[in-house]
Amino acid sequence: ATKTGLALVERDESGIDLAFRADVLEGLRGSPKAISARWLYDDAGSQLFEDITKVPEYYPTRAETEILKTRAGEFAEMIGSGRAVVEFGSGSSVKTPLLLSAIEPASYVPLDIAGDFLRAAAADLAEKFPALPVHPVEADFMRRVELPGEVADQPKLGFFPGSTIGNMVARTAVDLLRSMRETLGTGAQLLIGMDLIKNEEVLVAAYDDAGGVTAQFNTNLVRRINRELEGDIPLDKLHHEARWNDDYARIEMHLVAEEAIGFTVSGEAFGMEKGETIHTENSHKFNRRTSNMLLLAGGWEPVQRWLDAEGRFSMILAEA
Ligand code: AVI
Repeated sequence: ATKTGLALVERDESGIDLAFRADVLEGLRGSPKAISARWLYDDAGSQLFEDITKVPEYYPTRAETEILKTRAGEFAEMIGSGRAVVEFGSGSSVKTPLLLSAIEPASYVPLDIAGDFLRAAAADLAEKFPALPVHPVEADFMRRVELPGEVADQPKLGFFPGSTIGNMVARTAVDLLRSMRETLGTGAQLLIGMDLIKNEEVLVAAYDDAGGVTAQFNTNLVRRINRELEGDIPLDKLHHEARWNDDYARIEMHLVAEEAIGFTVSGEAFGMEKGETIHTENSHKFNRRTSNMLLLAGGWEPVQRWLDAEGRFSMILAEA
């Protein structure tokens, strides 16, 4: 096996991502079939997610941006200046500058496992804020991360926008919140985006837009499996479905078999009954109580909560 980058992707001699193959095969052997949402984000998938943020039905990005734009004064008041802003994931083009211009931070530390995105985002930010020290760190932020020595003495603000926490089951989300606390240290604050429970039709439409962008995002996983893992999954026999799971307060993305099908992936044979699905993503939604509960379980005390004008999305400030 050869390793690339910071040993983050392990490949075999033919270039196959071993973790991807192991995850996909295990997920397809399972009942129900399920594949981790992390594999949705190859280059094509990352671009499709960017496209999703612009479709009319997908409100979270616009709602969260609205909060960041309209509450700058309150952020400045409650967060203050002089903090090291540690962003979990490389900065998005719009949200991060809004936060940074609201609070006058001492430095900016984007953390990401994907080095290329990280460096591009860091360079972009450095250009927008020439006086701000930027220290990108290539790391898996699901575990405690060693921050650069330059920011050791600065109080930290963790920034985790987008309701990405909602893509994790509760146990994983709690583990992440606890690692964030260890990474950020005493006196830290966390500003986190959490999407809200709302009318089912609005939620389903946000994950099954009329233009079919989310369907492309979901089926891209099959294209990736067929291309990278020598698969022959018949794409024309699977369709995208977004389902509301009320017990778990989450939208689920599935790929549904329109008829009984058989296929192989990496030489292994699989079958699906008509109507059987491959579960590809969870997107949990919260209310005031459940978001508080999750944060508290992860070691964070919520201190302030902001919603967009239509009450669709929340940003919460919490303290370690
Ligand atoms: C990245 N994440 C917060 C998105 C979400 O809303 O759960 C991913 C996504 N999946 C389908 N549409 C958007």
